[in-house]
Amino acid sequence: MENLKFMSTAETVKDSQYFIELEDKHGAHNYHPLPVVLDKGEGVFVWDVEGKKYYDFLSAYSAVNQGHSHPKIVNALVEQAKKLALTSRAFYNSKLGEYEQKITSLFGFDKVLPMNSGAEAVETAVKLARKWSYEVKGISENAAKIIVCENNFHGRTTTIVSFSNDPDANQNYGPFTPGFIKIPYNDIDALEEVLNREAANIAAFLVEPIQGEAGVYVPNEGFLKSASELCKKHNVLFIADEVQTGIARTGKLIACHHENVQPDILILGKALSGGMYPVSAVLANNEIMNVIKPGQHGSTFGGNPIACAVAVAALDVVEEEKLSERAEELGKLFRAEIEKVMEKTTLITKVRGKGLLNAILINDTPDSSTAWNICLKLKENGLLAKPTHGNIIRLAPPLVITEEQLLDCVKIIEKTILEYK
Ligand code: IF1
Repeated sequence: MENLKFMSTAETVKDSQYFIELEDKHGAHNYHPLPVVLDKGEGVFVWDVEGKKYYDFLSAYSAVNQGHSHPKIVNALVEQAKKLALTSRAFYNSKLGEYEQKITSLFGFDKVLPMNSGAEAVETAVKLARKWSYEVKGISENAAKIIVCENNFHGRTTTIVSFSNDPDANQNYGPFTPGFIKIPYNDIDALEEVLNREAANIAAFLVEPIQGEAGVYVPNEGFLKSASELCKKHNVLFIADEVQTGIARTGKLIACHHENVQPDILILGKALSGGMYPVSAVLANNEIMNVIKPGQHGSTFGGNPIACAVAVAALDVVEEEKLSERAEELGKLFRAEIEKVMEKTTLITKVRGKGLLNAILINDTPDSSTAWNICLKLKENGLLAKPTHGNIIRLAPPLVITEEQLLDCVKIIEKTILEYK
């Protein structure tokens, strides 16, 4: 590790400060990262450029559910990169079909439409739902609306930020895409009211089964089930954005399975590739997916051979290593252990979540820097996490974490919280 610092001929010390200053000078300031410069990852651990080792409790916002640099996924990436990386969809490729077969049978849909980022997949779902509503449901031209929830996070494209109510996400990015109705999250009456009023012109209800960005906000038990039944009754598509909650994160393959809900359109991203490559997907049955015909939607990279090989390996790992079951069990243990810590402090007011997607609420105002400062102390003590919405800290380790490691992390969190002044 030592010699890493002295690689440059100009005798520049390539420490964290060096890399932070480079990003600061040459990169757009669209993020405010925790001051740690990561250089290596393996399983639940990451190392900074000084060689300090940390538990990763962000998992790249739940993209690295399978753990950093999982050998099986790395191997799939490397072998496929050596053989064939990209063909575009102008030609067939020898990886796409088997990937499509695997993902559709695993999640129980007729068809998949492959994309790259989460936001692109959400865009795809919006287009698909609108097109279905005109061509199958029979809504008149340009009249279709989609119901979304307050405090949603679905990505950063112009259409998606059009229905965000976070000023950071949409201020001065207008004019916006019309056609969205916002209702409070977790409010089945509000949904029913809108559907009773104007279901004839509504294409879909788009929802996160747990709101991630809003601070790991878990809806009441039964909300998803009731919402999906109401949608069915009114011939409105139920679209689940499982970009963050999917792929075993919450203790089931998708969070909708906690309530035995099969969405009409399922959106996946992030951990679909184990964080190895940008891979996202939109799944639906023929009646819906078949409205998109050649030339009507796509992407140069969507469904490329590397993406397919990587996603097949990433899904294999979820099954082989029973990641859903692990997340379910370890999540219960984690929340129980944090509740024990809460008996010794007033600094944490709540722990909530499902599976290994959890958050602690810090006893201070959302505009205080307490949660940020606690994250800096957690970092010093060897655990990386990031605040969301000011006073909430999201805690989401890779699902390959062992019970022993998880208990070690609880000790780090306890020590940090009890020492905090
Ligand atoms: C960032 C949050 C997490 C998502 C859901 C679609 C997307 C996301 C439910 C878009 C992305 C992100 C992006 C990341 C921060 C992160 C996030 F804090 F903003 F909410 F994960 F919790 N649907 N989530 O959560 O996917 O286009 O990014 O691939 O840096 O903005 P993408």
